[in-house]
Amino acid sequence: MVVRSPLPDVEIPSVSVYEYLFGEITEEELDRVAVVDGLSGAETTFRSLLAQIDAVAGAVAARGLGVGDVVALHAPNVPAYVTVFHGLLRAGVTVTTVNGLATGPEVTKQLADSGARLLITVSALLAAGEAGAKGAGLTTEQMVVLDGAVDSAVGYASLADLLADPHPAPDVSFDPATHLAVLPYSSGTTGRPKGVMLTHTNLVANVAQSLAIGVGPDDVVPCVLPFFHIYGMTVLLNLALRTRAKLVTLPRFDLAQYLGVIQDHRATFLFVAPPIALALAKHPLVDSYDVSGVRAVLSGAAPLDEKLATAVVERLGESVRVLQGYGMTEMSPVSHCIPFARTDISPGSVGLLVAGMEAKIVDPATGAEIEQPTEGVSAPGELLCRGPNVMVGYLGNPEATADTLEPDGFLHTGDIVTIDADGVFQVVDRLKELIKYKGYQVPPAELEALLLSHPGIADAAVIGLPDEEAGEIPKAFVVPAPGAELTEGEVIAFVAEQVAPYKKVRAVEFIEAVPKSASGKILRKDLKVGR
Ligand code: 4UV
Repeated sequence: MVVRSPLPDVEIPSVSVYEYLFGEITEEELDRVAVVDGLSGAETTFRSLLAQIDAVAGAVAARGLGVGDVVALHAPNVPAYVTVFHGLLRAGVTVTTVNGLATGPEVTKQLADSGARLLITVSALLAAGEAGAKGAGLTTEQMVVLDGAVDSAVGYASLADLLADPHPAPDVSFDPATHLAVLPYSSGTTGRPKGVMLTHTNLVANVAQSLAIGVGPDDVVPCVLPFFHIYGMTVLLNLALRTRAKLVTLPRFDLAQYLGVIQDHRATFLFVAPPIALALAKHPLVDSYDVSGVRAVLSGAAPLDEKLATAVVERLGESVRVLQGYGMTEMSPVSHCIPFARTDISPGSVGLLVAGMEAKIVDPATGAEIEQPTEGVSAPGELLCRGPNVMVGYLGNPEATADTLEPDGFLHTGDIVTIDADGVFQVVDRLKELIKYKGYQVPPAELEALLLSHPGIADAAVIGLPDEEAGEIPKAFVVPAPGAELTEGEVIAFVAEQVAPYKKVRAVEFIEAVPKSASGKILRKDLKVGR
């Protein structure tokens, strides 16, 4: 049975992201503040933002880059991210966004896989950026360090250098329905990170679909969720700009700094992941700040417990709406949300399908479709979704694409959900192997491959262990090689040296054999039982 969104259809114009976000901007809106640097307080109006976007697009085109080229953006949330991201899209370039916490080898992998011809980084991330670029064979000319590489012996171009010789924004033409806007990396339902091909229409559609969340021109939105990840990209960089909200950027999560921004800028709409919701509900520091401007907190990227949602309301005030959004990179990402106006929907659910989306719930054991009940709640099953925001596929990986996307356009989410009679969905479990540490993706396959490269390890499997603060922590089950003497600390250190901090293995158990199916697949459920 196919369930359709109960929300009214929205128009999805066939235009570029730039055209959709800014094509209809009014004179009055141009004079409003678009972006504030949460650290320095420096403000950028929409008028100067658009001028800067044009200038970046012109500079990129002058370097010979445009439709068909991939550029990697590797930076924390700073105002220049907004300018550069949209400048690149305006130039027709496909942007692959890189996690600011990535190690050099991780950056290399993404550059090589995406075929990026330019890496744009910042001085604070130069070590990983430089090592990553070198590994992928990029030259000095193929790197830009936005704020200038002060301590480097190499003369990389800065953003100021790019803009010193101004060029008009190029006149590019492409079909928004097929031209790739971005290539974020996600491991999806299985395996290693893959480039998720999202078109301009995918991103435009998802902003239009997410308007239901209810963020508006009077909202002040702290931007602490990283822009490189699809949640920050669509909801902050795109939705908040389209609705003319004010974005306040923060390069990393520091609770005191975050609360300071909420207080000083009278923040109204908070987009968070569950660990930030936990801090808002429980941390004593919250009492030292005036957070009375907040009207809504939307949590996404990992499950939000209903009790925690209630605790956030109790802490921030009865009038504050706690909402949830759900989705995945492969859906640009939003497929479900609780609209601000729907006070009847529990914040322990992920709400309704967004406009224009269809869903099926399928019993993973039998493949049978599960019906939406006329009362009560359905049986649980895997969620499949179809809509204008669903990816084209994985870059250069038709096999993974075929495993995830059905021929009729339904995407396997790998999440187990239920639906009730009103069309409200609840995420109850995860079928896929993905681990979410504080909302960040940790692909077990990547850690397992790394563990197997250790001479003292004969076999290994990684699962997520429930954790109150992080949601889940990666735990490794390790089979030592014959005669090898390994300690838990050695295994943890071996992985930690090679991966971004959020991917660290945080618990180790030594076992005699990894449980596997006849076809050699790790039986992760067996490892989870009783641990
Ligand atoms: O691919 P990804 O890293 O994507 C995300 C997307 C986060 C979103 C999406 C829409 C929103 O409105 C929003 O607020 C945040 O994280 O990881 C996708 C997987 O993360 C889990 C689920 O397993 C997805 O397949 N996930 C994402 N949101 C939720 C969630 C949620 N609300 N509850 C439970 N699991």
